[in-house]
Order: sequence, then structure tokens, then C-alpha cells
Amino acid sequence: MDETLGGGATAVARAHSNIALVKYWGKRDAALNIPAVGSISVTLEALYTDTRVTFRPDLAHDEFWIDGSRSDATRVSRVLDLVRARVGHEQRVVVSSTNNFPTGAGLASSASGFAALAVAATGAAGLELTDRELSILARRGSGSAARSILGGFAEMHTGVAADGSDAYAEQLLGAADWPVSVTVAITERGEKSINSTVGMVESAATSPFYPTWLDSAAEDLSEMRAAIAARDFARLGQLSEYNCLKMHALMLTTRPALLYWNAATVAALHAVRGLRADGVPAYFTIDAGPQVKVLSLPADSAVVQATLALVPGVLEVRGSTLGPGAHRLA
Ligand code: 2P0
Repeated sequence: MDETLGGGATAVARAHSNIALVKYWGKRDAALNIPAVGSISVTLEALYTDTRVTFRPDLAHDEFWIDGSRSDATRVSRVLDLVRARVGHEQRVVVSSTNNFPTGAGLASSASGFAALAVAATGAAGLELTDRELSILARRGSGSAARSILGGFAEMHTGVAADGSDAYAEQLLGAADWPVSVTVAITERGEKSINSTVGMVESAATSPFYPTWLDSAAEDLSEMRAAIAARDFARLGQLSEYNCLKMHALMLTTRPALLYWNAATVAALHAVRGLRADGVPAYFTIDAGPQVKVLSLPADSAVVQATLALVPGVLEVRGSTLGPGAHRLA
């Protein structure tokens, strides 16, 4: 066992949530958690997870606390086992996480959570990993977490290797390279009914649209890469809406159907289309939950926030700029 861990080595990390503009839904390897399609996301400044990892020689099992409550450590331990295997010891840890936003409600808490865990756990273990290695490690916890290692715009690759060694995310543009605003309209605070990991397996097994979803991913990714490289906001926004609705068509044609929207979700979509009719370039995206995220240019974020706040059923509106990659706080 590494002697440096004897005294309860600790690290604290912060990782920000991310929103995919070209979505990940489906896996090519469930055991290694390798996505079946690539994805492109933006990392959000305003939504983040802080995670402290402390090695504890006295514990028989990992302990996982989230927002002050003890939680099931199974998924967290899977990532920790990979870290332990790398440093060659068996010491258990206490993981303590806090989110500054609702957990498990379609705001990508698993993305920020597993990215923060990857950075904090490797930090506490004394490992110095590259962003690519951290992204691969975070992916084993949650596919979307691979992208939260990076700030700004990030692309996740499916890779082709059987062991997932080329399935990682890398940065396309930094947060300051193209300032874009994201407004999050929260329409429900509870946890969603079907989590993404289960939902995507059901879509792959039952939706007649799944093969088309896989076949059309490369084209969406290449168009999104081009829109980002050209800083073409209208193209980015239109493609984000198209790809989001395509994913929800896949979800809706899953048996039983994955219907993540509520009435306020739909009302918010119409409000965004109304903004566009009034000349404000604003575009929506929705993940596996009822929240609506709206992309706009920074100069329009105030009108977007004010409009969404008036939508019946919208409980809270949060504005965000693009944020940094996962990093150590201590
Ligand atoms: C995404 N989502 O690209 C898509 C869009 C939700 C809808 O990635 O099974 O929690 O842990 O790899 O990362 C949510 O999926 O799934 C997700 P796992 P994850 O953001």
C-alpha cells in the first residue's frame, strides 16, 4: 500500500455540468460504458458539483454522501476501483459531493458528479493524469461525464477500440473563444422516473428509429463541428434543436415510451419559437428530463430569461455562461 495514503489523503475537485448540442443516447459497450454515437456539448459555468475524496484505512466499504445524505456507492465504487487498481492498493474512501442544482432531474448531475469524482479521486491517490485519461475514467462512471472534464465546447468520440481507450472527449473551443449563453428553465425539481442508463438500453432494444439514429450521427457531428469552427450561431442553434427533437423521437418510439416532457416543457419550447418570431436568435435543447435549456447570444440572455420566467409552470430560471473544465479546489 502507498504510504502517502496512510494519513487520509484528501482532494477536492469542482466539475461543471454540460449540455449536449449533439446528443449521446445508446452504447456500443455497456460494461465499459462506451457510447454508440459521438456527442458535442457545452460546459456550463453556473451548474457544478464539488466533490471531496478522502482515503480511509479504517473503512471496509466506500461511503458516498450526496448533498448531506448517504447514497448507494455502487457506481462510485466502480470508478474508485479503477483508481485503486492504478495505484495498487485497496484502501476505501469517503466521497462527499454537493450539487448547486437539483440532482437527477435532467440537469446532468451525473456528468458533473463523475467528472468531479475522477479529478478528486485521482488527486487524492497522487496520480497525475492527462485530460484524455481523466475523460476515459469519468466515462466509466457516466458517458456524459467524459465531456465535463473539458471546458467550453467539447466533443466525445466513440472510438473503435474494444477496450474504450479511444472513447474520450476533447475540447473544440475554450469557454472564452466563443461566448454563448445558456438559460435553464426548471419545470420540475423531483428526480426523473427512468434514468438515462436504463432508458438508452430500452431505446436500442425497441425503437424502430434506433438504426437511423446511429446512421445519422456522423453527419450531425460534422455539421456541428463546422458551425462551431465558423462561430455560426444560427446554424449551431438550428442543428441543436433538430438533433434534440430527433433524440426525443427515438425516446417517444421506445416501448414503453420515454416521455420526459411536462406541460411547461412544451410551453417553454413555444416561448422560444415565439422569441425567434420576434427576431431574437434563441434555440432550445432538452435532455432526459423536463428542463428546457435555451441557447442565445450573451446580449439576448436577459430577454430570454425574462421570457422563460413568464412561462406557466416554469419554477426557476438560471442563466449561465460557458464554464471551465474540471479542476482541483484543494
Ligand atoms: C447527453 N444524455 O448527451 C445525453 C442527452 C441525456 C440526454 O448523456 O449511462 O447519464 O451514465 O453513460 O451520461 C445522460 O446519460 O448515461 C446523457 P450513462 P448519462 O447529455
